[in-house]
Amino acid sequence: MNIVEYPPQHQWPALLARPVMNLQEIEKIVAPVLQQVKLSGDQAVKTYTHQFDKVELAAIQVSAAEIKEAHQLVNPELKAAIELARANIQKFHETQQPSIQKVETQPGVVCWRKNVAIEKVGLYIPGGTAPLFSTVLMLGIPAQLAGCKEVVLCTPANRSGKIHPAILYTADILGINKIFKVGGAQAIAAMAYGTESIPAVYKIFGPGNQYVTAAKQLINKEGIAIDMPAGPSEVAVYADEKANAAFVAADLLSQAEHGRDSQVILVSQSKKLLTAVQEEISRQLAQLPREAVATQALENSKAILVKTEKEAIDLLNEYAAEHLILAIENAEVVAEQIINAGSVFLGHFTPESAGDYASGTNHTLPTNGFAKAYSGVSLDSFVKKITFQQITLAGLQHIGPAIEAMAAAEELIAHKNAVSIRLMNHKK
Ligand code: HSO
Ligand code: ZN
Repeated sequence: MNIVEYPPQHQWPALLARPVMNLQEIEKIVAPVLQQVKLSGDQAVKTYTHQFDKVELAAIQVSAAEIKEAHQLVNPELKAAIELARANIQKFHETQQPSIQKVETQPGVVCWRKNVAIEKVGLYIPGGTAPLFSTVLMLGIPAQLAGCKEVVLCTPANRSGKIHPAILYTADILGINKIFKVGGAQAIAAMAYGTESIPAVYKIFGPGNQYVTAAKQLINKEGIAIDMPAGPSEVAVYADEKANAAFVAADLLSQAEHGRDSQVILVSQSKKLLTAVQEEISRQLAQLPREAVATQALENSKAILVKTEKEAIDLLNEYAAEHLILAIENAEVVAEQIINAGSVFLGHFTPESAGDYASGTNHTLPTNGFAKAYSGVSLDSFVKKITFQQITLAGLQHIGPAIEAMAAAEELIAHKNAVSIRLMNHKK
């Protein structure tokens, strides 16, 4: 990780640029997959699964016997850990349930808004080297709290046709029973269009590789909602001179081990700290099973020396990190000045891993600078907000003249009539 000293502000955008993803090239590969799944359903899903994942599936759907087996394979310690995480995530997301407030904007004019669950949602859980069963919790819990009627889960099987037992176990304890052994773009297509076995859904959630991301963006153009535009995972750490270099290095590495394209940024006013973190990284990196992945991610990463706290804050707001760790004495004060970030971690004992797994917040967050305008997944992501209104005659008498005047000024006379006809009808 290179140290960049006192970069002038006009250099920040180039310095903070994310590794580029050429989605257009990938879309060219993905578009025919979507088309084929739309045309031939399960058959296409099986063919692609054979072609890409090298597994011949007898049945696409996970059976009750496989779920039972998963319960036996997950050890009691892990079950207890999942239970602790589940309880905290549930507790935190429950608070996002709004109470309905009816507002009388004028006498006789009552308006209110209600959260209504998206009926059918699809969750994508990546397989591969890190089976992200924690993501099952992060998506399954708010889906359950929102009251989504149909929750479909797709995740790729390994070469022997199996899914990691922790994924199956976690899905099962959340009551998700439509689990399919399908990954990649074909999984996104199947949930978007529906096949003989996989139900079509209205919104698709979850992280994935570039093919999954491209597929989500393509089906989004066809009107199926997605959680958010996704990119490689990232963390920014702001550390002061008193920060513990070993802690900071561990945080940076925890994000770097996600993928070769992950990015980590370290910001400090202390050169001593930056150098100490660099040394710690080398020490800790050598002991990681995913050393090769993290090493490559660190090549996209930077340690930036800044002059003042204000400069650090401006730079962090410009970067808009998915995760931001404030390893500083006055974390609470600085946190107040953060306007762009997916999730913020305050103080020396709040590692990103806490939010990744068990503290309660959601780990599905906006990457790639999208934190400037997007929020992470929450209960809101699984509902639509429907507005309602009911007006009495007296209410319409109050606001009717204003509506008539505005409609007339917009030259929309039918709009005006819809009010006038009611008011006149009453006068007769
Ligand atoms: N840091 C990832 C989430 C995750 N980490 C899952 C471990 N498992 C993206 O926020
Ligand atoms: Zn993580």
